[in-house]
Formats: sequence, structure tokens, C-alpha cells
Amino acid sequence: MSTLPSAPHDGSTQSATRTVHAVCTLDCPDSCGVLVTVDQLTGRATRVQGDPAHPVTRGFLCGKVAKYLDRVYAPDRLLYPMRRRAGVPKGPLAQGREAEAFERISWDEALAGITAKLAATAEEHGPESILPYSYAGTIGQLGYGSMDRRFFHRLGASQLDRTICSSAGGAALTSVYGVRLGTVPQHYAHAGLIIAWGANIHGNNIHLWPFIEQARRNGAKLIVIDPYRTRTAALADEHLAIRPGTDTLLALGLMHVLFRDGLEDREYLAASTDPAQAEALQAHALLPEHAPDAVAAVTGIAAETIVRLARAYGTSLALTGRPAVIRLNYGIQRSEYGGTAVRAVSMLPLITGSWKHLGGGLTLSTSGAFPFNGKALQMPELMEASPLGRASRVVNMSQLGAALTTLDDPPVKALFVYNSNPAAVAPNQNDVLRGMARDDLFTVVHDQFFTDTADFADYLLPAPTFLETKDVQGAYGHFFAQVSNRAIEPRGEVRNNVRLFAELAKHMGFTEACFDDVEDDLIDQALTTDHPWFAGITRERLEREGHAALNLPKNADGLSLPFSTPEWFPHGRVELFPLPAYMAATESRSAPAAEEFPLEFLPRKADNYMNSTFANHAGHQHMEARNTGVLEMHPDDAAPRKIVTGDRVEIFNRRGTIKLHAQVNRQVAPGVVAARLAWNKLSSGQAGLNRLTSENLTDIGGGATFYSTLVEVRKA
Ligand SMILES: Nc1nc2c(c(=O)[nH]1)N[C@H]1C(S)=C(S)[C@@H](COP(=O)(O)OP(=O)(O)OC[C@H]3O[C@@H](n4cnc5c(=O)[nH]c(N)nc54)[C@H](O)[C@@H]3O)O[C@H]1N2
Ligand SMILES: Nc1nc2c(c(=O)[nH]1)N[C@H]1C(S)=C(S)[C@@H](COP(=O)(O)OP(=O)(O)OC[C@H]3O[C@@H](n4cnc5c(=O)[nH]c(N)nc54)[C@H](O)[C@@H]3O)O[C@H]1N2
Ligand code: SF4
Ligand SMILES: [Mo]
Repeated sequence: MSTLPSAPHDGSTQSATRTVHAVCTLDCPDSCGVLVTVDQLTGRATRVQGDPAHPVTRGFLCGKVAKYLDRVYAPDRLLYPMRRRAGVPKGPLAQGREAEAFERISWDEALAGITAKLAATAEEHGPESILPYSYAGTIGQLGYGSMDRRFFHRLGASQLDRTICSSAGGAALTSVYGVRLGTVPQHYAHAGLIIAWGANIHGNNIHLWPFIEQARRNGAKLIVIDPYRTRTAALADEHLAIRPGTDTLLALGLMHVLFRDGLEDREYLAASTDPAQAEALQAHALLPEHAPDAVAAVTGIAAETIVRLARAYGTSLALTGRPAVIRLNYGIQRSEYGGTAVRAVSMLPLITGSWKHLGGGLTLSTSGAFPFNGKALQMPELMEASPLGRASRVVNMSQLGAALTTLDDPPVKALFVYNSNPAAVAPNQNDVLRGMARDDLFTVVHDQFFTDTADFADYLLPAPTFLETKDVQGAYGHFFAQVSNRAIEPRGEVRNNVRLFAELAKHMGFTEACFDDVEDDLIDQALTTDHPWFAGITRERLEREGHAALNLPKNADGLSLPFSTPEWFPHGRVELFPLPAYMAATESRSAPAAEEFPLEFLPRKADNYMNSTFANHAGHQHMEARNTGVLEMHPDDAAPRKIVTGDRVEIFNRRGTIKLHAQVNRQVAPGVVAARLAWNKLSSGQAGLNRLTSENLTDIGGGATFYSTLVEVRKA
């Protein structure tokens, strides 16, 4: 374990408090720099604030993390290792009563018990019968994936394909551009038109907002394309309530008008791609099925609006002197053909050449800009030293239910969950819970709280908040690398992911030196690369300065403009093939399944929680109260079902039923209903939204399809 580092913003040692530079490790594009005030005498954190020196954080935190100390010091934090009491069946426990199902044990007992069981399982069923399950409880490089991967690689456990969030969009963006990166967030201030496309900026990416406001003060317009009237939509100049899953067609409709009206930048398009591909795209876009009337009929957006949007997009630079920019986010790729949708939308700035201008282009994720040495951190070559002697099988995390209930050869016999709450967040919850309840499944859960998943644990291990551990981090919404210093001593007997897996390795008898690495070693390894974008960025520098800008290539004007010049294209050019074509999802209003289940369900994220994180805190619940336990539906759908606001309603499909209270309003258009994610055990009947979602995968990237879900609704 590293010692408490000297903080870059250390106050005088004489003073009663000191300030430590940390990073918010939650799964959010903003990766905020956080200044933690710590009382020198008690060692207790007394305040968290946004780092005013960080160019994107700019001194403020979101409402969720402003209350982070409520989480760090919550009386119900998990602080000690625990083991399920003999005879207590696995399954949902009432909140506040969970501890009764477990007994406190020592770390030695926990480590010995877990490794003995894992070793026996590997011996009897083969190591691939062990499945690690983790996602983004922390997106710090170390916490997200370092020692844990080494441990499971060496063990020969199944590998997890981490697809639940962004793999469709990531693979799609990479298939076009060769890399995941996009417009610099600060440059949004220079845009003349901003399109938020499947992006709830004000709810999920609040640090982009001030730059958008700056652009709007200079006359820029903000247009939101989202089937739900988000906070962002309510604050925008215009909200286009697109029908879910039809974004590919809208993008093609915009291309149609751009080419038809001669608004394309021929030179730029020709320079960035193969001319034959550019011609093929133009011919494809100009097909009659992509004309505004045809597109309007499917997307629900009026033909004249499509024409107006395309013209505004194509003429922004000419008319305002400022380019158009698209904040594309992951909303559009959580549907069956979401990969194609991302490919289609991401081609728009290539057609208009808006990449060339300050404030133009598109952002989906900037994560590909950070050349962290993932191979050094995760050491996949350790799989060869495992009893398997080869790469182990890969299990898609978006099909956990199927993995636990149907996978064979070998079946999953041990599940090790950390950084995630799959009982609440994984799709097809019925199968997930049925699988987790299996008597013959051994389950370990490492978390900060008694989550829904913890209710199924054989062993429960206490995990740190980001104040209690050290890490290094990039971002998926900006271009600054940061070190998060440990601000406070770990509470109770909390151990971080690095230390947990290093100790498990020791108890397993793994003798490789890599299991001796501590945080500082791992940070050094993560930053060890020849890649020029990390030149000069070292642990010492990040510890001293808090954050450092990547050394991105500059264009002739000295600006970092992704894709402004050919040197930005990793393959020398972009790839437009296969040309994006619209397909209706099997769970959408245009599909046969809609006869029985006619409503498109959006099981969305809560503005005041982070996926299922924070759902258990009174302060956060208070902020989210208006939307809790609520199904939002349009009057046109409520009336024929004789439903009025406040009615208890059943939302159901073949996979299950949940109960919520109807809120009849115009946040959604006819045909769409929406609700928000929380913990199952805090939901009516302990049934979370994911009872209704499927394990169908996206067309590209094997992602989850939460937003392709058909339901019917009736009065309970
Ligand atoms: N407050 C808050 N912030 C968060 C999170 C949170 O839970 N709460 N989660 C974090 C995580 S894990 C992530 S990945 C990011 C995600 O941030 P976003 O990428 O913004 O993801 P979502 O909120 O899933 O989707 C964005 C919007 O897409 C809309 N949408 C759904 N289907 C469609 C469609 O077919 N077409 C279009 N055009 N729009 C559609 C949704 O209604 C939603 O408002 O946010 C992070 N930030
Ligand atoms: N219906 C529906 N389902 C969804 C989504 C949706 O929009 N709608 N969104 C999907 C998306 S985009 C995502 S990213 C996933 C998110 O799914 P998850 O990544 O599972 O996210 P959380 O629910 O926030 O759970 C993270 C857990 O990690 C724990 N944790 C935090 N830090 C640490 C640590 O250092 N160590 C350990 N061991 N644990 C830690 C937290 O306490 C928390 O319980 O959910 C997906 N599921
Ligand atoms: S959740 Fe996002 S916006 Fe909030 S503090 Fe963390 S990084 Fe910043
Ligand atoms: Mo996510």
C-alpha cells in the first residue's frame, strides 16, 4: 500500500486542515478534479469541491458528488469482511437488515475461505467455471482493471467482455475513424450550432454545459434529439422527440438534404476517405427512402424540421462564422441497431467538414486519446501460466442471466463481483437473479454497500470510496490525465481492488513478482509508453500538478482539432463502408411484437444517481423524489387504458411485470413510456426496471439493448 502522498495543493502543515487533489472515479465523462479538505487532527474529510484549476471541472461538482461525504461516512457503509450465515438462503434482503444475514469475519478468514473455494472449483470444474464480473464502479485505471485482471488471468478464469455500456458505440466510432476521440469540450464555446444527440448533457455530463452556455451567449442554438424531454431538452432552443431506435434514418435524412442542397464539403470528404466510398455514401443518402417525407414517417420528426435542421447544420459556418458540433452520447447505441446509428451520425461532420473548424466536429468518447499501457497493467500473457495454458473463454457481461442459467462446458460455478451491481443493472433481471440464487453457485461481492448483488453473496468484502485510494485516470469527456491521491485512511477494514487481488494471489500461491506491485508501481506502468500524447506525463508530475493535458497533435493554427488534417486519421482515412442502412429493432413499434406489446419502454438513468450508485442515500433520494417509482406516459396512451396520474400500473412483457405509479405528462411522445433506474430492493415489489429488458445484443460490439424494449401497460 502506498503511503499518503504529499498532495499537490497541500496547505501549510501548520493549519488545521489540508487539501488533497483527488479525482471523481465515478463512471461519468467529466472525470472531475476534486479538492478534498481533510481535518489534520481527526483525519476526517470535511469538504469536497471541484478543482477550480481544472479547465473542465472549473470549480464545481455535480449535485450527486457534492454530497459524496454522505456516502463516504454513511452509517451503513460496509466496513468489514463478512460471510453468509449458515442456512440463510440467497436472495433480496430488506434494506437496513442485510447485516443480519452475514457474520463478521477477519480478512485472513475471508481470503483463506475464498481462495480455498476458488481452488476447489477450478480443480473440479476447470478454472473457466470461475467468472469475474466487474464494470465501472471506479474508472480509475487501477481500480477498473489492473491487479484484478492479473489475478483472473493467472487463475485461468473466464474472461468478461465488458459490453454493458459503450461497446456498440465504441466499436462503431472506431470502425469509422480508427480511434475513439472527439471534439475538445472547451471548444464547444466556439460552436455556432450544437446538437445533443441521445445525450442528456445537463443530467450526465454537466461540465460540458458552461461551454454550451458560452456559445449560446454568442448566438449559438442548442437542438436536442431525444425521445425523452430531459433537463437538457427543456433548456434547449428546440427538442426533437425522435422515436427510439430510428437515429440511423434521421442521420441519412440529414445527409440526403446536405447532398441534395449542395451543402457538403467535397474537398474535405474526398481528402478524408476513399473517393469511391464518398460517392457511394452520396448515392446512398440520395435514395428516395432517405428523403425527408420518408424519414419523417418513421422517425416522427416532421419533414420540414428535418430540412431545417440539415440546412442549419450545413450552413452554420457560412451563416454564423462558427461551425456545427454534435454531442453524440451513448443513448442511441443502447438499441438493437445502435452501432449502425453511431456510424451514421458520426459521418455527418465528415460530410460538412466541420472537423476543420474550432468548435466543430463530434464527441462520443475521448477515451481513445489516453495511451495508458493496459497490457502492462492487466498482463494477459499470464493466461499462459494458468492451468489452462491458453486464453480462456470470453463471456459477454450483457448476457449474465444466460451465463448463469444455461452456460455449459463448464457451467459458471463461482461468480466474483466487484465495481458493479449486476442484480440491478444487468438486463433480463429474472434470469440474472435466478442464476445468482443457485445453491451451487459460489459468490463473492466486493462493494461499499449492501447492494442488491450483495444480497446473493457468500462472502462480502468492503471496498473504498475514491477518497480512500490512489489511482490514475483519463476521461471519456475531456483530454486531461490526473492522479487521484488518497485523501483519508480507508475506513474500517476497507481494502481497495489492487490490494484485494494482490492478497488473493498470495493466498492462491501465485509467485509472480507482478503480484507484489503497489499503487505507485502500477501508476508508473500505466504511464510507461512511447506514445507521444503521454510525453512528459509522469506520476511525479501528476502528483505535483493534479492534472496534465495530453500532447495532442496541433494543426497549423496551433489548435488541437481532431481530424482537422490527415495526420489525425490513424488509417490515413476514414472508413464509410458498410454504408449505414436503417433497420427497425425487433422490439420497436414497427415490429410484429408491437401487436402484443405496443409501447416502447425507456428504462433510463436517474439524474441524481449514477446508475444504481447513490440510490440508497436519503439526500440523493430526496433530489430524485419526483421521479421515483414513476412511469411517465403520454395522455394519448393513458386515456385508452383509463389511466390517470397516480394510478398504480403494471408494466409488462413476456419477461416479467413491474409496478409503478403512472405520471401522465408530455415528457414522452405517444408510444413511448419511461422510468428511472434504482436499486431493486428500494423498488415496488423489489422488481427493478431490468426485469423487462432483454439480453438481445447490439448489431456491432455485442452491447446491451436496454432501449429496445417493448411493453404493455395496464391499471393494476
Ligand atoms: N446523473 C447521471 N449521470 C450519469 C449516469 C447516471 O446514471 N446518472 N450514468 C453515467 C454513465 S454509466 C454513462 S454511460 C453516461 C451516459 O450518458 P448518456 O450517453 O447521455 O446516456 P443515457 O442517459 O443512457 O442516454 C442519453 C439519452 O438518450 C436518450 N435515448 C434513448 N433512446 C434513444 C434513441 O433511440 N435515440 C436517441 N436520439 N436518444 C435516445 C435517453 O432518453 C437519454 O436521455 O452518463 C454517465 N452519467
Ligand atoms: N435499465 C438500465 N440498465 C442499465 C443502464 C440504463 O441506463 N438503464 N445503464 C447501463 C450502463 S451505461 C452501465 S455503465 C451499467 C453500470 O453498471 P455498474 O457499473 O454496475 O454501476 P453501478 O450500479 O453504479 O454499480 C457500481 C458499484 O461499484 C461499487 N464500487 C465503487 N467503487 C468501487 C471500488 O473501488 N471497488 C469495488 N469493488 N466496488 C466499487 C459501487 O459501490 C457500486 O455498487 O448499468 C447499465 N444498466
Ligand atoms: S459524477 Fe461526473 S460530474 Fe459528478 S463529480 Fe463525478 S465526474 Fe464530476
Ligand atoms: Mo455507462
